[in-house]
Amino acid sequence: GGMLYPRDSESRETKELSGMWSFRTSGSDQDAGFREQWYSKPLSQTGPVIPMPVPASYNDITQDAAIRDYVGWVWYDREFFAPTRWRTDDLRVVLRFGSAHYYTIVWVNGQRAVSHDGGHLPFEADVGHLLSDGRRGNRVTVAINNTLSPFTLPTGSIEYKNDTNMYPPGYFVQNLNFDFFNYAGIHRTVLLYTTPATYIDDITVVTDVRDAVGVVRYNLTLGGRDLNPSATCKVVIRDKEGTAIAKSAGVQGEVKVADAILWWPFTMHPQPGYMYTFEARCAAGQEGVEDVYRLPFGIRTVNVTKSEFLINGRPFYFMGFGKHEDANIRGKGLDYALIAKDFNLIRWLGANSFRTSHYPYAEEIMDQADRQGVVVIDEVPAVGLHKENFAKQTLQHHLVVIEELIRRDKNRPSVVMWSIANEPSSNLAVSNDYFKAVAERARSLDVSRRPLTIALSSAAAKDVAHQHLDVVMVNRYFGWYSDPGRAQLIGRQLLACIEEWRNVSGKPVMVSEYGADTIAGMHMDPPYVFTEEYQVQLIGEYHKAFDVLRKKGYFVGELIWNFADFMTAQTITRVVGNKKGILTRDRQPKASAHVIRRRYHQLVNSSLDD
Ligand code: E9O
Repeated sequence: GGMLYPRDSESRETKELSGMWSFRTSGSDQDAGFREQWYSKPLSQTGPVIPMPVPASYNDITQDAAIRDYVGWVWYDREFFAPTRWRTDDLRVVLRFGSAHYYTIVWVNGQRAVSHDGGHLPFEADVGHLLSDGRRGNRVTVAINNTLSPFTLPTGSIEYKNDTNMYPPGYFVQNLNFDFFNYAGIHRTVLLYTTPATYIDDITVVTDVRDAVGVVRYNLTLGGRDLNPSATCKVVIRDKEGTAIAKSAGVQGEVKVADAILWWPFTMHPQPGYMYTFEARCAAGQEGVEDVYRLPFGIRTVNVTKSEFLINGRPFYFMGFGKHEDANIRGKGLDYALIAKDFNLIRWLGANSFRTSHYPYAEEIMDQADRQGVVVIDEVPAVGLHKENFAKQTLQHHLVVIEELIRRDKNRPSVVMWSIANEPSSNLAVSNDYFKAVAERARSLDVSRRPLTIALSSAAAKDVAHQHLDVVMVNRYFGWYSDPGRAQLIGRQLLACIEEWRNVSGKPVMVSEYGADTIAGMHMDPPYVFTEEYQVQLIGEYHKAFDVLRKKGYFVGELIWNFADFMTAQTITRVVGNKKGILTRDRQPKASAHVIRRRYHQLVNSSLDD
């Protein structure tokens, strides 16, 4: 299916299942829930359950370390009613999860409905035939396993500890090939929605601009039973005020929008993030029932030359950060208050862009990027790819994830580039075929042909991945992971490194990570690692080097690591999380935030001048 975001319309209805669900882990008996068929009865009849909010990660909700650190199957359930009017053959009822981490199986009234592999993208199933008739109501049961292996994305591994002097029998640890906490649970909205039995399954909109005329090419796919081969579809393009400004008919076509208002990043235009509505009406079934779907979209172009990143034909310089979906208590759970706060901070900082490090973010976040004119580098969860991960099985999953991501985000104007991995061991020869395959798949799936990139951390001379990309992103930690406390070396090291990447690749280059762990409120002068003074000093050295690189004409952006402090696994290299944020985890500025803010605002003003 097309996985269009569920939207109400005159032919569609949505019903959210957010709220308190029942929850339990499997304890130490991973198979128990399957052996005893916990999905066949209310979870509360299988043993003790606790209330668990949906959406949210389950890890930080309780006072129980066994739940915070749980590895394996956890179970959720809740009851719901479906309106009687939904009990008709003319309607399709779909159950949709915005995401659940990592591997998920869903039952409705004890019948298996859907399963999904991967923690960051939506999945859904038709459930109309599973719903009870009448007053008994319905039950949805969800089993989720957060175990990460060499073949999951992100990658990890389970390590059994066999030394019985040290560990009890059967003891194992979940190793992670990345530092952020492996939050798990039902992370995004769960909802039911209806469509007519024959419905609009997917819409693809690709835009171009020729002499101030917006050219909107579209393709509609229809789904459902009794599909009428001579189905009629009507398309209306509406402006922000809702006025119809262009029309078309048919399941595919091209519409011209005269004097198009282009979608611009908010740092480039006084009226940023302009969104049109693509309104599609299809009467595709034998009964002639009309399905209506309204897709927001923007008109803009993206192009990469040998040295430039162009949005609507104008050079774009990325100023922003890598982020995480991460916050106190809720973990990676969707939170509208947090989304609004983060976008207010993005604008306060003057950042024009962010990278969805290291996985696709919630659709509700992407909606704000579209509407507020914030540029997004959209990343798949391929973090931690090393030798053992360049296996067929990982690649197969990587290709599926790329497909799911592009299917979900292909119509978003904010998304200007796909990042197909983070810090892979792309110095290894085996990674060549791997990334060739992933890049080819991405290019064949994205009709609008957005550029591809990877956040690279290998040495330029040995890298085999960049040849498959359009833009080179580089993560570098001079003055932190190497030569800690020696900020005076950063300029020399960064310039040499970036020039080498340019020479080797011949492509636009940007820095996708740089930074230093900083404990808010810790001060020392002269600057010392972990103090606010050192973070300010370090980023100042990077900024001087960036300004030199900008004059060379191929350097296209700077993304600091990270927007905010975030939770990690427990290790001796992290003091209650990764502290490279310019904001604390509760979104208050460190001294560095003010430096970034001044810089980003100045860069925008100086580029508007020339
Ligand atoms: C990935 C990101 O998720 N890049 C890491 C960030 C970090 O703060 C992490 O949060 O650690 C940095 C990559 C570290 C490279 C280490 C190189 C060591 C060379 C001596």
